[in-house]
Amino acid sequence: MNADGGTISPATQNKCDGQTATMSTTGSAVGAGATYQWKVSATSGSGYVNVSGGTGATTTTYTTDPLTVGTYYYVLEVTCTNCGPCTQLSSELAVTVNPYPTAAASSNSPVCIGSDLNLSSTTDIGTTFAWSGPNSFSSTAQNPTITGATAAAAGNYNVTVSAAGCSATASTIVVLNPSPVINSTTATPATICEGGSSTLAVQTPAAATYCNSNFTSVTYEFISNVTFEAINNTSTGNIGGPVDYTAQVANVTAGTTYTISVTIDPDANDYIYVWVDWNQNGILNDSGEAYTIAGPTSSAGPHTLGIAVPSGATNGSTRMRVVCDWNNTTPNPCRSASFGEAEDYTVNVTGGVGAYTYLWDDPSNATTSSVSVSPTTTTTYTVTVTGANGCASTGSATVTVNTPMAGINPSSATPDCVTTSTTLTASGGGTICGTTIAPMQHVS
Ligand SMILES: [Ca+2]
Ligand SMILES: [Ca+2]
Repeated sequence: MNADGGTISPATQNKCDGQTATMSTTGSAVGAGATYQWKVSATSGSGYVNVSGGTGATTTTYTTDPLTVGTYYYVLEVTCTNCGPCTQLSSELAVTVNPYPTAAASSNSPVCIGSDLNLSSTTDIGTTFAWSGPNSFSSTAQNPTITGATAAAAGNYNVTVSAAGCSATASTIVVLNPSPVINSTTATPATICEGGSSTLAVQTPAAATYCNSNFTSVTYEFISNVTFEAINNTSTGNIGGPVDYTAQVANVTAGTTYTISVTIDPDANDYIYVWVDWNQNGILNDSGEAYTIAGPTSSAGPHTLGIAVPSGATNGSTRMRVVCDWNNTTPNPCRSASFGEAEDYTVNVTGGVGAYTYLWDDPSNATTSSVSVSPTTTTTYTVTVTGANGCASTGSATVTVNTPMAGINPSSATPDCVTTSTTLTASGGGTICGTTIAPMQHVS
């Protein structure tokens, strides 16, 4: 029989750096006396040499070793021992091995909620981009923008950069920060006379509210003493909760470590947990806010732990919760359970960061939450309230200024002989401000 090299189909393959290629022929001569040898060349149509490595180099199906970037031309050489011509080459397969692109992802995080989130990717040879992220986000832009990002946009974003079918993925984490909530911005009084003054003030929400931590029995364990700076509170067991001791205040300075001491009336398997809402957001167990003082323990204590006030703690009144929790290894400031006790206290932080900074556009550019102004014409003032996270909100209030009337020009005068007064009727409207209008005397 005659040797037949057969056909490799399709005639091209695209691979990525380090991948292998598998190739096979159809129509090659088979049977006794037929042998096979895969060959490769860097040049199409000539220069073939036997392949090295891989598997199946002497069969009709060959898988290469991992390939480096470049283009390779493969053929199968078929030899028959009992024929002539005895050697035939198959059709040629071109394998192009492409490099992987590089990929890097970044953003303008942290971003204030409501601001634009700008995602960025860089690459060397990439040509297509596929972003995915929280809130079902996807984009094929290299540098997409999410306009007016909401809290739901926070999280991990991935970008896959591709070039000639080879891709690389990079990721970046986006943090969305809330802006201050402004309840109202007021001018008191809202209307003044020229030369008078009004007090501008901006109101932000009152202190955060906190979850409850309810225990229904203090029969077996409860908190008998909490000592933390000026707090030294000896108590019995109280169900419900948390027990409100927030009138008791520990004054602390950011960046300093203080020892807390908790004594319990113990049972066994008791756990003592403390939380301090250092960022005053109403959530007691943000990162860095939870402390395990003891547990499991059957000891009354006092159990002590050094608590380092974070340098970034928010200044002012800060909620601290102390919990004695039976047989619970998982700290939970909002826990409801049978046996234990929860007590709340106040920690007053100084030396940390301000909850808010203020900037008014009044002539003094006041930086307090309220300021007195004396405009000479009706003026709208704007205040920018900025949180510790750098996010800002604005509010505005208008002070209306009434000017004194230059003169009274009654359009009519009706003498009243009985009351010796005269009724003046002024037309043209307007408010009389700072001008005393004396009754016109009747002269008979
Ligand atoms: Ca107690
Ligand atoms: Ca918190």
